[in-house]
Amino acid sequence: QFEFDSSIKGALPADFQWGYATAAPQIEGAWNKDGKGLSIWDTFGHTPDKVKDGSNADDTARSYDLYKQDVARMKRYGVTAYRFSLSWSRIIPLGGKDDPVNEQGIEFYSKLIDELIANGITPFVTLFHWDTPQALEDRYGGMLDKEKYIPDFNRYARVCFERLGDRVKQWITYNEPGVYTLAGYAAGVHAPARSSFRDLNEEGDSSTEPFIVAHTELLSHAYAAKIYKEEFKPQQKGTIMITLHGNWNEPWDESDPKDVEAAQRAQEFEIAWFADPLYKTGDYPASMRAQLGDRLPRFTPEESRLVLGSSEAYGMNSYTAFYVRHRDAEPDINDHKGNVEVSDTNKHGVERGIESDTPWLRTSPWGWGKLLRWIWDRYQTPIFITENGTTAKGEHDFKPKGPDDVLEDPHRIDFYKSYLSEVAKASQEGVVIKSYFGWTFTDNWEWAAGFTDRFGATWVDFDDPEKPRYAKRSAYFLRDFFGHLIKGGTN
Ligand code: PNW
Repeated sequence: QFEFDSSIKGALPADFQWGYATAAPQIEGAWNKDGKGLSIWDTFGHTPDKVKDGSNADDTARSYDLYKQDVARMKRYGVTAYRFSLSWSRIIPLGGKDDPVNEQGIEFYSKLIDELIANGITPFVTLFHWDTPQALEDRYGGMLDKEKYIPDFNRYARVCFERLGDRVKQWITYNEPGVYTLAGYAAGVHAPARSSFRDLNEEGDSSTEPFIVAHTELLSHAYAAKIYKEEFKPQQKGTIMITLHGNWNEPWDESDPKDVEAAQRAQEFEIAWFADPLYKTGDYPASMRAQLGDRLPRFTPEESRLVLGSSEAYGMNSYTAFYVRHRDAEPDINDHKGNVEVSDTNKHGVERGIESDTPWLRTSPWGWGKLLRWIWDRYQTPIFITENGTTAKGEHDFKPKGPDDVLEDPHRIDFYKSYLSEVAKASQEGVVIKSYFGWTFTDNWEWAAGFTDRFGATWVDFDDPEKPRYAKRSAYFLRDFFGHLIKGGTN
């Protein structure tokens, strides 16, 4: 049995939704089954030397085949909601507005949604979690060409609303547009692997492309939201939003105004880049325009009006916090962080948090509470926490003793306990928070890290072709903790 802090009992409203989040390319497998077309992540995984352990997205956790047992397991974990993404190239294999719909793709998602609802689990559905159809990348460079891309995305979104919107009431257009564009077009470590400053023979121009792609993401999100609100929402009565990623940036020296300003600027480059156009001004933050000038695209007045207010809530993904220091030099042409220096310790030598099994990710709940308030103060929009979680060292060595064996994961329990306590306290103070999704349901294919990063509440034996699953202790911790935190709960 777990022990809980009585001061946060019932801190979350009775209609609070919680569960786990996943993404199609990371869990489905069945990369070429039943008519699915290729995505840029299939290509990435099949290109030598891109993925840390040489793995690819062919099979991953095989949730395409195992979805029924997965839903049954979620029910045992006590979730009320499940966030997953649709694979565009499973639904429209060639991606484009005049390309045929793959009925077997629709059928799969339709069955998954029915299974969830039959088990009392609310589906939260993401249209785009980074897996651009390869055909669109080949035809016109994907999101680099907004004129060609937007009609294709509009049509894809419309097919999803039409065919699944009778049962799906919570839509998310994009997952983390910022991570997609920075990892794919700046660092070049994610598909489509374009970068002009890393010596990996990638093509691209990292001084402009990340901002062009972000602009396309914002506009195509806004058009899809308009389509939903005008053509579907009146009958289907759902909600549409976007999910943004952002860590907390704390001044390295809190008594130095330059560091305080640098931390705020880092926060704007990371979050306000998307959130100011969407929720505040219809335009990019002044700090970005000042540094980037004409390398940052411009919205027409009409586009500003379209983007502002397009997302009906704030989808929030966040994992960790950093210390940030003023940088006393001209910004680099390939800088995307607001000309700051990032570090793991502050001026006093205080560490940002305990290490996980993932280099960038440490347990830093102290920053999470600040981030929740920063978002709430600046945007005054209800927050759906759509991802948060951690890896833990040592999980590769687990040798299950039988099908009911449970992996002990105290590091993850401490992570969830401390972050959720911040959620509860912020909620008690009036920050409106509507959901929490742990990342992630099962161990999965962690993009360029392959199978080396295990974020799951469920351990998967990737060496076994059947991909058997085993619970981690944290799955039961979360179930019991939400029974404590949610008003009227059982603990
Ligand atoms: C998110 N960072 O990505 C994604 O939405 C998931 O698909 C992914 O598996 C998960 O977080 C864990 O990585 C991120 O460097 C990738 O700060 C990198 C960062 C943040 C989020």
